Amino acid sequence: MSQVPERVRSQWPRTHFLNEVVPDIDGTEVTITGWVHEVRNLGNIAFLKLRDRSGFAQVTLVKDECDAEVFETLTSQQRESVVCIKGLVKSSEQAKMGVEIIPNAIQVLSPAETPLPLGVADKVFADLDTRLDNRFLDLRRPEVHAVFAVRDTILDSCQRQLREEGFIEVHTPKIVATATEGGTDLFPIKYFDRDAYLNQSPQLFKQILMGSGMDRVFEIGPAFRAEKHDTVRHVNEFISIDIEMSFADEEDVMGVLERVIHRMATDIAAKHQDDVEEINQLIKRYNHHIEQENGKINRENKGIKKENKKLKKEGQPLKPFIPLKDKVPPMETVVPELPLPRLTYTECVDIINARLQKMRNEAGDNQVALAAIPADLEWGEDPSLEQFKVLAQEYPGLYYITRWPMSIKPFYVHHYDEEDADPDREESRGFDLMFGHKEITSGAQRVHDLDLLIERISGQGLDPEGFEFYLKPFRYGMPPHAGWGLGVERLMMMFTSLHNIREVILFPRDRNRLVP
Ligand code: AMO
Repeated sequence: MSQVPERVRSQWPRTHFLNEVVPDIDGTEVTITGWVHEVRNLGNIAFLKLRDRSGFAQVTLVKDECDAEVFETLTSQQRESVVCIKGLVKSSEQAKMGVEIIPNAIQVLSPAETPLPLGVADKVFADLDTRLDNRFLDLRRPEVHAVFAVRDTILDSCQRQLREEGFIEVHTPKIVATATEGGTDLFPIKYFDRDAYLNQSPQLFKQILMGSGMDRVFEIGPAFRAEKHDTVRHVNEFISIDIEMSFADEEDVMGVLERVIHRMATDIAAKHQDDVEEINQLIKRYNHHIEQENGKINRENKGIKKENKKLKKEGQPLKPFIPLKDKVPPMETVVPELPLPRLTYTECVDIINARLQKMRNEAGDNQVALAAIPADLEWGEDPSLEQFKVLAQEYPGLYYITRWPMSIKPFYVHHYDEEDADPDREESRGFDLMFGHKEITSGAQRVHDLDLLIERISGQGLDPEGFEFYLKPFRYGMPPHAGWGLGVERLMMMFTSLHNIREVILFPRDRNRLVP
């Protein structure tokens, strides 16, 4: 029998991540790998800053003491080339990390071209589109990488919490035949010779699983919405955390939700203080950019003010001022106190309208100010973003809105039938979890009565026949159940304080972006 050949390695095996190269291992031979972050060649001495996922290391080259070829190869590297370096660890008081590496051999594993389409080491603001076009480079920045380290933790915390509460993880199909959340927001696809869609939500399947006796399930998977809006809170593909729970009502699943969020916040606070600092660099740069933009807006508004003086004299309608852009607060690790506040929809309407009235009183006869105040919220309407912002002045943190009107909830949401139900208004057992003016989660107790469900489906202009696969389990023993759907990206925006949902997605899909 022939001997198994020794494995041929084109790359020397790495012995340490860069954050493991510490003064304690002074005198050790290491093999480290990574990207050339920057090279400073001072003639007789040169420094190469190497970067990997874990951090940085300083490689110090003294010309007279170093192999000439190693010195030449290392100092001629372009930023972002991938190299492997063998060297000796030496603790050093001058080096930022308390340690430096004296190299004795180098492999250039992949040279980088110049110029780079996006700087990695530069600490300057780059617009989000350029960053997303070059996301692989953008992700090499520690402050961007930090976002995804936090994202990894929240998913891990969520899975742990839900498993501890008896939920099991499931995966339901993403290629489906029917709409879940209303018919217009679907992406059609060809499924052999049939029409199919990308699923908007695992809603129908997680309910079917309640009919299967699985009792408590969760799914973390993609959801697709063909919504045309182009905002900082919407994308066309997002990751949804969904749960469904049998023999439970909306209050039971709201309890699960707040415990999941509490666990995530606790874990972020415990594990990610360094990442918080990194993410705050990203926010600081963004805010600096906003200050510059607002400077421009202020100059334009001065022009409008002048124009308005003239218009006023002529009795013409005044031009509105351009609103200033909001700066973003820094990321903080706050663990919310439980239980979270709960407001009914009716209470929200009252708060919003009372505040709007106060704003109108304060504006007096200032027409420009009055024009900027939103209209009152009628009971039964979905609040607009502006109306939610008014509510958020009183509730800037996490809070629930319960008992939404039936008319604006999907067919599967159960009506509110407790003793304190308002006889004149059709309320539901649907709730939203809000963070200030932003919706984070929707959930509800579901209809489990077959006849009522069929009535609701028809009532919303849908054909129950198309839902037969969903309705069938309701004929053969369906427990009362409740659940929710939580967008991971909305939650990440909340935890990181980043203002654009695209910041927390590796490769976002929006109206304009399909590549990379
Ligand atoms: P809903 O349609 O409210 O409810 O969605 C639930 C959560 O998903 C997130 N989300 C989005 N995130 C980013 N971009 C979008 N375009 C987008 N659309 C929704 C939000 C939202 O709160 N089946 C129900 C849930 C349930 O009752 O179990 C549903 O999908 O965070």
